[in-house]
Amino acid sequence: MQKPIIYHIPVCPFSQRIEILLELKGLRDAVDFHVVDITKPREDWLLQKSRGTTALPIMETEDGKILKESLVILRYIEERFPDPAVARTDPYERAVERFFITGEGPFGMAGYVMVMNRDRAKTEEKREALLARYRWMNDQLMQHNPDGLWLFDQFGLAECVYTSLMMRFWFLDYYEGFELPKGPDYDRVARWRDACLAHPAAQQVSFDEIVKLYYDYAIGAGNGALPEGRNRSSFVFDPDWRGRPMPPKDKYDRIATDAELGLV
Ligand code: GAZ
Repeated sequence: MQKPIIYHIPVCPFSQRIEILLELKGLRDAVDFHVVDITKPREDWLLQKSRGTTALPIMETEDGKILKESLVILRYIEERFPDPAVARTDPYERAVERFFITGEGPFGMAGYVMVMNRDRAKTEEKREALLARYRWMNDQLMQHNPDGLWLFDQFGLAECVYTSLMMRFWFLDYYEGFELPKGPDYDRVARWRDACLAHPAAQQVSFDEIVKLYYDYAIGAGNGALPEGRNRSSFVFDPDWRGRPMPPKDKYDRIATDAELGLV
């Protein structure tokens, strides 16, 4: 029987969320993953399936229906394969979980805006905006589970949603020297973040992979776009990221060449 298909960019945080959820449910093999190269124009057959939009992931069910948006796909998988439950089942807890998840958009945006910024005069303002999102998360973790690790009693849907973004933000550690400050505004979210990053179901990508592939974001070019003076995107699959050197950190001063990034 045909399996559902997820069309995705493997290193994309919106796709990793789904991989984490499937892993937690022991369903990694119940779905076929079809890799799309973000550095090439989107194929017509895929654009037909998505009715013209280019954002991935999208999911095609066994009977050919298309679903878009990672959070929608996560809910669909949770409801279709309810055992073991990853999302909360109690209505109040579900509401708390949903509210916490409403912060993922602004959190993701704050981190991406910060890594893409190349104006030193704006670095502090971007950093402060991201810290405000971390404080918002810290406050809710303190409210609902001050002494534990997770939002509730286990790695759940909220953790699936945020872990992939927090892993992408390794690029902030590397290119921006970002660290969470110590103290009561951040200690709880720092503990949560460490536990999320270390969870066995969330090991689809590594620090070096994120830092190498997202180099172009750090110099302000998102989504597979080509930076000035370069012929190859840092998101290409070939040469494989494992054989490439760690990129230079001086993103504010210059753009590294294809050769320096191991792309030729
Ligand atoms: N809301 C969608 C979802 O599924 O949750 C977002 C999907 C998405 O943006 N996918 C990207 C894509 O397919 C790949 S991952 N882009 C190609 C296209 O043609 O649209 C994240 C950001 C961001 C910029 C980039 C990314 C990212 O903010 O990693 O914020 C979280 C793209 C400026």
